[in-house]
Amino acid sequence: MNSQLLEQIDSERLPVVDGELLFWPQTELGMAYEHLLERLMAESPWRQEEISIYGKAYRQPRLSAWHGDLGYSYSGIRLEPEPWTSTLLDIRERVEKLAGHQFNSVLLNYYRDQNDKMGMHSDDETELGRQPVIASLSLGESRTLLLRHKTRKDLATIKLPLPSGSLLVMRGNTQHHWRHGINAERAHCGPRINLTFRTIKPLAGRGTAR
Ligand SMILES: O=C(O)CCC(=O)C(=O)O
Ligand SMILES: [Mn+2]
Repeated sequence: MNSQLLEQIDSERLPVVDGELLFWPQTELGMAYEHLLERLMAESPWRQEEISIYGKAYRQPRLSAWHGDLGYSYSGIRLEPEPWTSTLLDIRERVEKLAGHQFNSVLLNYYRDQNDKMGMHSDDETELGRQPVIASLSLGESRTLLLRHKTRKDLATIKLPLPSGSLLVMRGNTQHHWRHGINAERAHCGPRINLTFRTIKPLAGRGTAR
């Protein structure tokens, strides 16, 4: 594959055209990363959602949970939020300080092992606005985020390993120009939880209780 390995660098800004990526290889989360991983596994009401792709129903190859203030729709499913837990509120405060942005919801994805994955996509739903700021915190097994430009086929796929405790902020035009995803791995992987903090804007004329 045409790819480029981005090393973890001290600088917080990753070099990417047509987008803005900020990266912290390690963040202070107030407790050991493994303990936080275990706590989130125990506290969130994990579900395996069915999604519809071209009218066909599939079970997502991972578990997920959605907490926040407002509902959210994607890939044909409607998510009603679970309430914030004190664990999530504490993480949100830390993430908001680093990202310099306030979030009203978080999507948790639980990759149980090497077979769990997420297809290439952009977080570009209308509710997220035109230049969404998305803060992605990873805990547990390191998995590699792939980033592919939508039109510039001359640009290499970016491979960004996301180790436990790392924070990636995607902002500016990133969602407009790039897709990202997590492939399955051949080698054994332990559990990983990724939290993407988002700001959902209420859409005019659309209630949250649908
Ligand atoms: O697991 C990851 O690092 C990616 C998660 C993601 O892209 C999403 O939740 O939209
Ligand atoms: Mn995403």
